[in-house]
Amino acid sequence: MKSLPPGQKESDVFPRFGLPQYANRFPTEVDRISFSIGGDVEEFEVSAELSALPRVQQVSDFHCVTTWSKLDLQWSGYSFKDFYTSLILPKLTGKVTFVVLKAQDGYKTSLPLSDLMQQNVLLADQLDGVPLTMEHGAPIRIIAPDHYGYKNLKHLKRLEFYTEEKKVKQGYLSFMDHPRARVAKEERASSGPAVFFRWLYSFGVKGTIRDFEKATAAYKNELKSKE
Ligand SMILES: Nc1nc2c(c(=O)[nH]1)N[C@H]1C(S)=C(S)[C@@H](COP(=O)(O)O)O[C@H]1N2
Ligand SMILES: [Mo]
Repeated sequence: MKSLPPGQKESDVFPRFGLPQYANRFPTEVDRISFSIGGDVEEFEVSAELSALPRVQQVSDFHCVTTWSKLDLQWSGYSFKDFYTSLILPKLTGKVTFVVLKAQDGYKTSLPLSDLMQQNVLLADQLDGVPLTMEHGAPIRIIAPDHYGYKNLKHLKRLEFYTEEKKVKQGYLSFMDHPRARVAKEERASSGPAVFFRWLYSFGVKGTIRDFEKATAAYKNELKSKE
């Protein structure tokens, strides 16, 4: 059997998940891939350019900070490193160190550029051989398997590249956001013992899954009624 990172438990299901306040927030465009670039780089839009990059497949495990892990997910998409090297680097004047990630549902997070440049970080547009569903981040999301789920931003809308670290006002309390959130080092939160957060977060999992399921069902009914 595969060994899990510290404090994680294997989950049989891969639920739509996040902070409870995001359960009722949905992406506005799930079919067409298009996101903007900004920050200390001249503004531009990425869409068709992406499909000129080599498609990569990856099997990786997904670790939510609330202690559930889904193993062996089959992603497909583009390597972040290829994307950055081909589409961003040629436009830069300064040295980028910090990236802010923004989503269509209002969710935001950030990572050092060096973490995103790891070989296993993807801009993923497929899971299990089919386009991403709304539940898992359509039309395109970040997959960074070495970082907790909260850095794996869904419904990508905008990437901002900065030469210096920025404060990002996130949907969660600031102590809940570790600047790197590496799973192997159990960087669950920016302060306080990781074992405390294992314990605290694990209580909320079932209820959060239920909230997201309910919200997803309502969203789908709404879409159907508009057909
Ligand atoms: N846009 C967006 N991305 C997000 C979230 C969110 O609410 N909105 N939640 C994060 C959290 S906490 C987790 S664990 C994963 C869950 O991914 P999944 O819904 O595909 O299981 O998405 C992350 N990315
Ligand atoms: Mo999470």
